[in-house]
Amino acid sequence: MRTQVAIIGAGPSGLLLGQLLTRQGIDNVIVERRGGDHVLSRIRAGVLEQGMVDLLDEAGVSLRLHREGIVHEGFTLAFAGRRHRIDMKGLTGGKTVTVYGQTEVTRDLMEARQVAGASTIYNAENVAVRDFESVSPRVSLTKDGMPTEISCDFIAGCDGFHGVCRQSVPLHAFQEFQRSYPFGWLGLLADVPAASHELVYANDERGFALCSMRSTTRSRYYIQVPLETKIEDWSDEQFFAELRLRLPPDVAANVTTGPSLEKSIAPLRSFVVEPMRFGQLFLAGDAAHIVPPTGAKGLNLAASDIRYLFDAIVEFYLEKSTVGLDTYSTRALARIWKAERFSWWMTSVLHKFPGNSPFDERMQRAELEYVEKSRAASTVVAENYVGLPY
Ligand code: RFL
Ligand code: PHB
Repeated sequence: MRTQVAIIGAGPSGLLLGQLLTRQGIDNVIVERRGGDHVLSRIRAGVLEQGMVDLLDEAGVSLRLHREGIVHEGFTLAFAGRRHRIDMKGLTGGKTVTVYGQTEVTRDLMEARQVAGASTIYNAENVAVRDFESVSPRVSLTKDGMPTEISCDFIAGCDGFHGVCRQSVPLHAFQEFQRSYPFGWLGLLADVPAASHELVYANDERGFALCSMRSTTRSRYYIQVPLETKIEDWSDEQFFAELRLRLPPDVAANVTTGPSLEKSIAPLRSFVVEPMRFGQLFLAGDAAHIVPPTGAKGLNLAASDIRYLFDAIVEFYLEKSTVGLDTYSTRALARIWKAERFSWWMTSVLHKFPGNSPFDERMQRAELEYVEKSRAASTVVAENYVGLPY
């Protein structure tokens, strides 16, 4: 089999790149280790920056997003018994974010790919990327027991943090930067109305809590838990009871309980690999970087990588220029590091860190009180949350 761009991974990064390329008439094949249903069952992000919405518009997959997505103009930081609303719209000259689930973005992209008749190989086994330091890279895999090979011009490594692409690069060719946090998030999804019409990020003595949503009738809640926590340790009732204890009383009183549709635990991690290009292999999305979810940046960073990579590939085929490809890694990383900083900062000021000294706790409080009292500091939070320019 031969294609122009072989894309590894059918998460949001891979599907979005595939859709944009297909619309430009650039041939591509997506290779995914899991089945389509499994990809759709992963409950993850919910907050889209305007830049990502614009890219989904360009990809022609935003009809349902504009119909069902909820535009948010602000969110609340709760701490020390007080609340501070970040007026995103007011502080950024009119910018907002859209609440629309990653699952729905993925579903829209999958449907568009099917309509376009573009090729996706699901349930691919033994996926390997080969010869990417040469001009004729190849992807090999096994499908239904049959070995297959795809030759291509470029490989896009969109296969997430645990994918095969980054792991195929010789160790001397890259540097990794990372931090692990000593806690995780326990998330619960339920068909109940949201406790608050805007997101609430709460720093509480008992630990962090977040009220988010997917629609007016579907809520997504998170609580900080110790790393060793098991899902079975938490019944839905225990989850809601703990959530209420960590939220401001009026928000807590508004929490409607209901059976969970999904419950999962995610560890929190910051991670970046440099560079993001190895010959004809380009990493994008979680394959190249992870942020703790506190800043709602992971999916949005995947979208900005795809913006840069797509433009570079189009430039190569249409204008015979390699400038975009040559600068991809530097351009993407400049934006990634700023989102890493914001996600690290949000995580640092909002969670209860085991082992923190009384001094550390006062610093955390001072950070939040500074944001509360200073318009400049609130503007910094707002402009990062809505997304820095591409
Ligand atoms: P994905 O989604 O992990 O997709 C990678 C795909 O590659 C496949 N794969 C392979 N395929 C072929 N061969 C192999 N060897 C392969 N190995 C892996 C996998 O099966 C998978 O289908 O990466 P992608 O596309 O880069 O997308 C990244 C986003 O999923 C991620 O950044 C966000 O979900 C992060 N995130 C959030 N981001 C936001 O922007 N806003 C949020 O509000 C937000 N909330 C979150 C989040 C992530 C969370 N978790 C669970 C980590 C909340 C949570 C709880
Ligand atoms: C979510 O709705 O899943 C969500 C929202 C905001 C975050 C993280 C996750 O910061």
